[in-house]
Amino acid sequence: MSSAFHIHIGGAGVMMGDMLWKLYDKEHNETTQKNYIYDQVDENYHPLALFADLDDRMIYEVQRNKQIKFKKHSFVYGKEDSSNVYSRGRYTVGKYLIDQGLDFIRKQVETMDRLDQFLITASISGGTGSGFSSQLIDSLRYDYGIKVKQNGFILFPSSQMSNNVLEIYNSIFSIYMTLEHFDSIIMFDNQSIYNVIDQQLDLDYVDYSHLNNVIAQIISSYTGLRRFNNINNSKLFQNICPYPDLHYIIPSYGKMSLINDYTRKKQNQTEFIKYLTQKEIKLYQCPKNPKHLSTTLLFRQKEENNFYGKFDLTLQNLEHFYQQNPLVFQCTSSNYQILPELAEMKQTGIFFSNDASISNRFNLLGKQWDQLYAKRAFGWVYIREGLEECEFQEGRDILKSLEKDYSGIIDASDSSNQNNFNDEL
Ligand SMILES: Nc1nc2c(ncn2[C@@H]2O[C@H](COP(=O)(O)OP(=O)(O)OP(=O)(O)O)[C@@H](O)[C@H]2O)c(=O)[nH]1
Ligand SMILES: [Mg+2]
Repeated sequence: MSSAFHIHIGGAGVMMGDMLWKLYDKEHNETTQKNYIYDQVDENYHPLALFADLDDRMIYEVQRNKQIKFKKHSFVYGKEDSSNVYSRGRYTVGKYLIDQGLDFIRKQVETMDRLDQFLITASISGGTGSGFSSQLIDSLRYDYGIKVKQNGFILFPSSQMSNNVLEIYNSIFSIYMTLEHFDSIIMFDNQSIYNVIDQQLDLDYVDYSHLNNVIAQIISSYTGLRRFNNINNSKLFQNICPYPDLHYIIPSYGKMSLINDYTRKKQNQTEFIKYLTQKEIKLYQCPKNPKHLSTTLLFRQKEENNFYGKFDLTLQNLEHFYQQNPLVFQCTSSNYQILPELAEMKQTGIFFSNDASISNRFNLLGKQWDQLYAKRAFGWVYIREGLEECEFQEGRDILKSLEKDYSGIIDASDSSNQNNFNDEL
């Protein structure tokens, strides 16, 4: 029996985890493979999860929920956060909590038949989500090797909306972790999620709980393949990453609806696929048109639907330049909701895309970094907390090479299209 271990790091990561475990709890009765995410002791199911944060505020939020039987040592936390500084999260304040987290994980892993994967949620804009995660994920790779997959559900800084200039530094220092220690990164940014919620729901007020709900739904559908259908879900990310380093995946999610929206109309399958695959509902939005290396659709509804992937031309017409047909997965379960204002939909879907136009976002992030670094703005804050000067340039270089890899693929595909066009003349 295989299992996954969830790790939720930093304020945002912990609150995404909070929403996710509430959702898992609602889905508990329908879940057939409970041992995939729980440690069963007698009649009790304890989440296989670690919540780690340098301060305790968000951790207390999670602990308020007494219905979910988290183990006592599932929570690793201190008293002061990293003040938004990567190196404080990694080398100074965070350093004292790492062993505690690793110890708990090791004890949990000893109870499992087989550990398949770590599923990690964090925002790499914050000092804990970037610095502490980098240290922990690095140690996990060392301790468990590459057979245990490390799949991240990671919030990147938004392209325009920013709380703090240090977000840019933190996220670039974390790029090494995302590239070297993760097998897949499902990317989000808050501004894009806001846009998608705005497009789908007529809400007066949107807060983090709505954003976390979207992220939780995506993770739940992904693990749902295993929990409800006993499908090996690690294949989903393997297939979508044709080159090992190009493992940055953008999800789209739909459709959400308010509980009191009586105008809601059911879409037929073709309309639904068209809706899901439009660029406007990507949860990490790129300014340029998509250039898909590969894509995968994951549908979620109670009964299996034989239509998907067999007859629909919308799927075949998606432009790909690596593999022709997107894979289709189905998770058969209810679509529960945690937020009371949201309707439990008959059907939802996720469109995962490995989209080379992401190189534009990497380019923008790099330019923002260049502006800061040219003035050495705030650099001393990082150095004071143990960062080596050379790490500034290392992160930037990795980002540059990623940008180059993705844009190189776009150029290669454009020139092959041009050749095909010339051949046709
Ligand atoms: N989607 C979402 N974003 C959040 C949430 N909480 C904070 N954020 C965003 O995530 C970014 C990082 O914040 P945190 O995760 O709180 O930072 P941290 O990792 O705890 O790091 P420090 O507090 O600096 O030690 C900020 O840009 C916030 O806007 C949340 O619950 N959901
Ligand atoms: Mg924090």
